[in-house]
Amino acid sequence: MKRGTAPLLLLLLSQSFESSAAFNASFHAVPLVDLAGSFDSTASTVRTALSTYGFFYITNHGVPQELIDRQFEQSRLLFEQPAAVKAAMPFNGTLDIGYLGSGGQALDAEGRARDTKEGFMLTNNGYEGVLRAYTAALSRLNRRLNQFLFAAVGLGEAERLELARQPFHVTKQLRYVPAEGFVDVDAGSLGAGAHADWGSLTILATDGQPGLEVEHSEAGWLPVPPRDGCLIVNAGDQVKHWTNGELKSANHRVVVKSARPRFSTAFFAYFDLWARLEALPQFVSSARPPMRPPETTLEFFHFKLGESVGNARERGGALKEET
Ligand SMILES: O=C(O)CCC(=O)C(=O)O
Repeated sequence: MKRGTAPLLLLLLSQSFESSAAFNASFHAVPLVDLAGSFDSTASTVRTALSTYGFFYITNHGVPQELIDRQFEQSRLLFEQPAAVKAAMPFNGTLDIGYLGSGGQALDAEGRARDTKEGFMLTNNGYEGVLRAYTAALSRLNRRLNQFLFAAVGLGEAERLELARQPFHVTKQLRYVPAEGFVDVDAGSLGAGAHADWGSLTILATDGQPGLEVEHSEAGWLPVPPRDGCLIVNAGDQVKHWTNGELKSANHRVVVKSARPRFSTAFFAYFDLWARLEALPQFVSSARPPMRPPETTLEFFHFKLGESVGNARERGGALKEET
């Protein structure tokens, strides 16, 4: 090789790596699933979406936009209340209900930062009003999505009932504190740190502001911007463990760059609280042992909840006293 050729080659190679990363990022996008399509093709698209991205948008989901909007109005009113009013609805760390202030949680187990978001959580245990109606609509939608998920992995009726007769869920209204100036992701100024969800499926509504990003092995952090008339769905760790990693529980995070607060409402669905989850035999072999031992939803939920709230305490979080 002639003198001077090597640096040129390196430069060309690094440029082509950069442009291929840019190409990959622009080539990849979270797919859209139309729930009005035929059952079999929808189930097969759900499987492809979850094995590639762990995320998908849904359209024709049947949740009235008017109910989504009313739920966000209620969320705004709640978070506008004085701190003393919010503190009177304290977070209960066993049930994952009530108000949790900014800094009370650190979803990224490895990161240095605490999440800046504040949240109000409701399980299928209580709370009246619009949030109850919203939760009921999302619970029906989750049962519908489960049918596609079960079909996607070829599950029979008896096994479906064992897992999801009465799915457990947590509805979480979130308000992301406005970004002050430049958001330095590496320094950890994140609305929600990088994390995977814990349950079966999460169904997310946003107020139309961007911020959500999903991690992809080739493309890096992909934006998941809001799309008109769509909700966003992603699989959680229960689905990953159950399919032994075949379907992804993708890492995601929220980077807020707006000077306005951002509102979102996440409906975190799990399988039944007492369902004992273990890797399905079709995804296990001697070369591919189960990722986790069998465990109930409740055991796994408490393990993850304890971990995330404990993380915030270790980093000096402003967690309100538990009741
Ligand atoms: O607000 C969002 O866009 C995502 C929320 C989220 O990832 C979470 O709370 O787990």
